[in-house]
Amino acid sequence: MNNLVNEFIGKVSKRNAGEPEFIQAVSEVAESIIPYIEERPSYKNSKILERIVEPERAIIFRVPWINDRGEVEVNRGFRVQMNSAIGPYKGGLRFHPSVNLGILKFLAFEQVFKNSLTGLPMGGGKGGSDFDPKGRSDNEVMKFCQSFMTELHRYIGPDIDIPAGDIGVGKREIGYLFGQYKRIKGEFTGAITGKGSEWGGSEIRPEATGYGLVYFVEEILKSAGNSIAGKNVTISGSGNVAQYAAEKCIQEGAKVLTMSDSQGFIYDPEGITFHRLAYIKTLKDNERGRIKEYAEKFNCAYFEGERPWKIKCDIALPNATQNELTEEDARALAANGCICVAEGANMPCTPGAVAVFNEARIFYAPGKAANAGGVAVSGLEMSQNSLRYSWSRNEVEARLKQIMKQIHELCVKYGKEEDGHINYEKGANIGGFVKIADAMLAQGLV
Ligand code: NDP
Ligand code: 2IT
Repeated sequence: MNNLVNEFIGKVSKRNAGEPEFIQAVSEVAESIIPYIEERPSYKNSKILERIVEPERAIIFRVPWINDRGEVEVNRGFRVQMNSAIGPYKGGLRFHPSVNLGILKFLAFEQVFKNSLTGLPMGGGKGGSDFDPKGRSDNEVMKFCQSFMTELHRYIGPDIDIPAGDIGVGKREIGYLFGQYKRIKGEFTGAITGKGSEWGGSEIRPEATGYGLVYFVEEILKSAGNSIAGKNVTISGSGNVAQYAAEKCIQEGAKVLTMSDSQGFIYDPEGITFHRLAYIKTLKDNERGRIKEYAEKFNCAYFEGERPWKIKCDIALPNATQNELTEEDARALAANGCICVAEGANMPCTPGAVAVFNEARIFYAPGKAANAGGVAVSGLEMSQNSLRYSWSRNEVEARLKQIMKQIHELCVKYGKEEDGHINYEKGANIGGFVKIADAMLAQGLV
């Protein structure tokens, strides 16, 4: 079996040179899927796996705009339309200087499986730009978003491809992007999700990824006869996902010890309170400040240039970015008695880290399952837009909870091992794959 996997990865690596994150994401999936496919000739003969790693289409475009000093700036825009077997392309936009085609292909690939796991009819895509919103005025962000959408609008639409937010794309950016889309098209349709609740957005969408993550952790712990109340939790990131993961942890009676940004992390041994979390939300979303300021304000420790994984915890939630938790970090978590690692970010744990979790029998919930709550509520936003209606907060939250529960059940169905241990990675990969593979078979060679 290893030979088959190596041979497949060899071919993918050759074809996608210079895209290490994409190859990493494909390898993690191939290891679970190839043994499954070997027993199913229809998937094998139709080359489903070979087709699934090839984007249906990738669009790359120039984004010229004028900054506040009157100078011309040029960025690069992307949209990777990975797979539309079960619905229109759906996935976020990332604005970060590190963005390149390989990173967006990895994210689009993960999105295909994640969207399938939600049970909603959404294909997978991802896009973005190497534009860095940090340090830019609102006016500059608006100018950039308008130029970006002036090109992107040709490729998206409520039945074609529906972008949303991701790193560097929050409420402000979605507003500008949607405004420009609406102006160019001359119509108000649900071509973007994550909209404000006053203008076509869904209740609970801002909270959905973080809340969904914690619901998923609760399902894991419940299946092991345990619960989240009273647990110590370390969180990385202080953006959208991290904030609402922290909020739900605190609501459920857990203690959140850390949060971070790209410069360092804060350690609050008493546990971050609702009051202190409100400070973080304002600091990050409105003032666009640094997490270091939390340590200064509340007189706690700040670790410059470090990540929080050496702090003793029961549950670790990496919620910042890819490959932020290494094998060495995983060993520290295992040595400190951590029982569960759940990914709010996409692919934050390196393959070496995942191997340590498996060896130590630490519950490891991969992002495509654990952080699917965000896109799930985006799917519900699409439904509400089509209905020209909006559901109440309680209604959307109940649906989100139910979806996370169903994803957990799928992971158990496909990931339970002989000794009873649940391999969530295998469960999520196969659970996501089956529906897409069957749809691709039914639709012929397209
Ligand atoms: P935000 O932009 O709101 O926040 C990102 C956070 O991660 C910030 O604290 C940021 O720090 C930190 N960060 C970003 N890049 C790096 C880096 N290279 N190294 C260290 N820290 C970094 O993004 P989101 O919260 O939306 O996204 C976080 C993760 O969750 C991403 O992996 C995203 O793909 C994933 N995700 C997001 C969903 C959503 O609905 N938004 C849904 C599912 C997954 P700083 O402020 O210093 O940049
Ligand atoms: O990674 C993700 O799932 C997201 N950034 C959310 C995508 C979406 O369409 O809501």
